[in-house]
Amino acid sequence: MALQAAALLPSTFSISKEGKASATLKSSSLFGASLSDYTKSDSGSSSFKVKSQRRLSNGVVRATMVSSAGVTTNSPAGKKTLRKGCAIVTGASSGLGLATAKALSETGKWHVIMACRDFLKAEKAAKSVGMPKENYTIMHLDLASLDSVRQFVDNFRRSGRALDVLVANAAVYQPTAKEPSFTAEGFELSVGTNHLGHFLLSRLLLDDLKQSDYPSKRLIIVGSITGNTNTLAGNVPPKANLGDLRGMAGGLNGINSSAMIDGGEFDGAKAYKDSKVCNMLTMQEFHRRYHEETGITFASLYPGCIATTGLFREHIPLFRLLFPPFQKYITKGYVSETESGKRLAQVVSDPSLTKSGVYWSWNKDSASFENQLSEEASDAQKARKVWEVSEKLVGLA
Ligand code: NDP
Ligand code: PMR
Repeated sequence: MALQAAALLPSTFSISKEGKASATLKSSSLFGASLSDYTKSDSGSSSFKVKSQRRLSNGVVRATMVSSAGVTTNSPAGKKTLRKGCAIVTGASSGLGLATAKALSETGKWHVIMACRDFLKAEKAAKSVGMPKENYTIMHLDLASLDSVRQFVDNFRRSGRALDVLVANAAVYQPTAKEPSFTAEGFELSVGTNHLGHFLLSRLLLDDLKQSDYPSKRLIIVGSITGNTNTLAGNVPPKANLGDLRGMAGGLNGINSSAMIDGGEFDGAKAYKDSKVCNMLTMQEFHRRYHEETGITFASLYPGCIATTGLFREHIPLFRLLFPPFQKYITKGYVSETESGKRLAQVVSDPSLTKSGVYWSWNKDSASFENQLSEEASDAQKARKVWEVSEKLVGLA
């Protein structure tokens, strides 16, 4: 058995006297991948990492191997190829997240971790869009529970996979709610899920991203036009406004503080837009704090108006009926789920989109460009304050 396991190991692996398996990569293969290699990657990388070992009752050590240790490997033809990238996509069970997971998985160059709160829904969704099953794994994540976020990070680490890209995509929108609802820790649900859950997740997984040897590692936080008051869409009431963050500093619990970041009356549509401002500010604060030191690309985006997604599930039926044609024929801001997925997949993997600190948008010809954020969504002081208050709320400070 031990011999069989050893025979499967490539020559870069050794099993030491203590029976501890150690995987080392030759430095040439670590740094040998240029960004042009990146575009001609394959799915059949032959590099493996010994993830864990188990001493069987007969004393034999069985090693469990997972693909993904090295960035490049030499194919028989002597051509350099790239291992599959590993991207976590939150909220990949529908809409933009699902379309992105599909777009990435179909390339054969990515393994997508679909981080979802409803396992069965995610499995059905992946199957329904025909995702190749060897290119995705579903892992449970409920962003409305910080315990679940921590558990997810533990589970991901146990999987032994390297993390190359994290996409913070999941969101809830409660435009018709009269009263706030709350996460497990008692934060207003939209900001708690869309911002605080992702904030903790991103902070915890930053270490994993740092350790990745992939040529371009990225942390992407989905933003939106409706959080940007420098646009027509961002001026539709209620407008995003974080104010002086007094409600957030008070814990967003609606008991001894307001459920709204600015301390005002609860408004579900505003809470969502505020959460998107937090998402865009957080991306920039990550960029300021960590880009230079880690080389990680931090980015946000507005993928276009994907008027058919589940995001509007709590809106009134008339809105759901009229919103897609309104966006298609009047504002012309409409994009299909498929197109939006291609856009986000571009931000994940396109070698030309490595600039950090950028908020991407697309023009009518579907060409990407660096967009301007509103004054509030690019306010560095506010970004720092959101960061510091969020750290306290999620228990990191
Ligand atoms: P969807 O409702 O289709 O997708 C949202 C996803 O988030 C779903 O998979 C949902 O899971 C998941 N989710 C919600 N709550 C949680 C939670 N507590 N834990 C884990 N996952 C959760 O909406 P979209 O695809 O439209 O939204 C995706 C992103 O795109 C959001 O960040 C949104 O702000 C952004 N966006 C959307 C635009 C649009 O026009 N639709 C425009 C601009 C930005 P489940 O399937 O279980 O409900
Ligand atoms: Mg908007 C160019 C104009 C434009 C664009 C691109 C959007 C995107 N919207 C635009 C204009 C308008 N919207 C106008 C003029 C109105 C008033 C009639 C309008 C209304 C409106 C409503 C009621 N729009 C909405 C809503 C929502 O409930 C959606 C929302 O705010 O969700 C948070 C929404 C959106 N409009 C958009 C986009 C992308 C959304 C939804 C999603 C999001 O930002 O995540």
